[in-house]
Amino acid sequence: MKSILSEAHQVPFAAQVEEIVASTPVYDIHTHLYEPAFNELLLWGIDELLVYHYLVAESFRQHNLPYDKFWALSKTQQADLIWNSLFIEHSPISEACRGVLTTLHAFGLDVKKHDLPSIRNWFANRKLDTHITECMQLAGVKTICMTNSPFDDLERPVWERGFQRDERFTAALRIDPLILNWPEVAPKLAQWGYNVEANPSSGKTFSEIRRFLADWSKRINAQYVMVSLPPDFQFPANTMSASIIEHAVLPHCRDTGLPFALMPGVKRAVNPQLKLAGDGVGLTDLTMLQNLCAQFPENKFLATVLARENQHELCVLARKFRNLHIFGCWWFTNIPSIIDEMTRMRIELLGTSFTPQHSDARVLDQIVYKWQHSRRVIARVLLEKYLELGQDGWPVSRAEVERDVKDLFGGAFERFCKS
Ligand code: FIX
Ligand code: ZN
Repeated sequence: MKSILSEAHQVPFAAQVEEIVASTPVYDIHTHLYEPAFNELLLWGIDELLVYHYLVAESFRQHNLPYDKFWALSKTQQADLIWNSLFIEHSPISEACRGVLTTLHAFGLDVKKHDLPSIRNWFANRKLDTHITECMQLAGVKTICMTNSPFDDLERPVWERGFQRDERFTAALRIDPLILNWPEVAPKLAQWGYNVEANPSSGKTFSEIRRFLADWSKRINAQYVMVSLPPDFQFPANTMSASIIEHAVLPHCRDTGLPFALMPGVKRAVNPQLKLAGDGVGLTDLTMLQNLCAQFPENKFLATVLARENQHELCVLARKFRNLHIFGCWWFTNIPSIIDEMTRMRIELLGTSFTPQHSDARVLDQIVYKWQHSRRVIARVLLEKYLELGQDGWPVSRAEVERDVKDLFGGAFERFCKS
């Protein structure tokens, strides 16, 4: 293809797109990070980076320690084992390994000496508050959305006690147990003062669940309500899960204007011996999402899907339903080759009306690599698309690139939430 832009023109334009994508502040709309008031729930530092569950899973492919022996090790010992088996005995070329190195390199650490003790030493001298600021600066993240579960026994008391909110962090109400495990949740809700029945015989239970959702949405100032779902999840269905969604979650979301975020496709505990690292992926029948979007036009839905094979169908659904906003390359899809493919497909089908990425960081420092890696891929795809527009006689200005990137990095998401 012959370009209408001269070479002299293309180089600065390419550099401009890269620079804009690299420097536009992003709203990281789904993470597992916590604001500092949650103390030790906010994970950070080299050992946390090394024992990230993505690396735990990979390490079991390279060492031969039995599961129980691995879990009996201290965190430092686990980190040592992972460092040796994934970084020293083999080249750290997987995305999760490379991410650790991108992060350390961004902090200015000299990783070529492979000297874990000196890296530990560097982290030992860090103050948390400056570390948060520096991670956010290096990642270009302006706001971090947490994942907040009233069912988490470590997290709940912090919210109940109350604290001064940190304005860099927003909250999202996570309700997997409520939707997926009513028999276990019903007695808890009853204990917390909600008048619910294990087998609802009237609408009372659903109105009490709504009251619970309203109390928690208000308490945490939730930006959305979120659930992850197994691949075989169906809606509508004659199940308690579907009834809770229809009679409690969706009415609550309509009352408050909050989007309901669905993350289908996760098979929990495919290998329980791996603990948090043991979840897998399955193909979802997205008819359930189509039904939700069609039957509840007054509700807003956010969605990201775990299976690569579901991504095209999800884009087509978003073309059909303006009450659906798709986001992120979730978990096993958060690798450069699939981010490239998904971002390209989404741009080609949806323009800029989606959110290409979230970090899903569990360790603060990870935002650095997750965003640096994703920005590189997003810049490459965008540049290609802009150059094609140029070839069609529609040159794109710097201001237009800035507008588009702002939309992709949180603007479109925030507009959708407010709509
Ligand atoms: O359900 C989720 O929000 C997932 O992102 C996590 O449970 C998962 O463990 C993860 O960390 C993926 O990146
Ligand atoms: Zn997550």
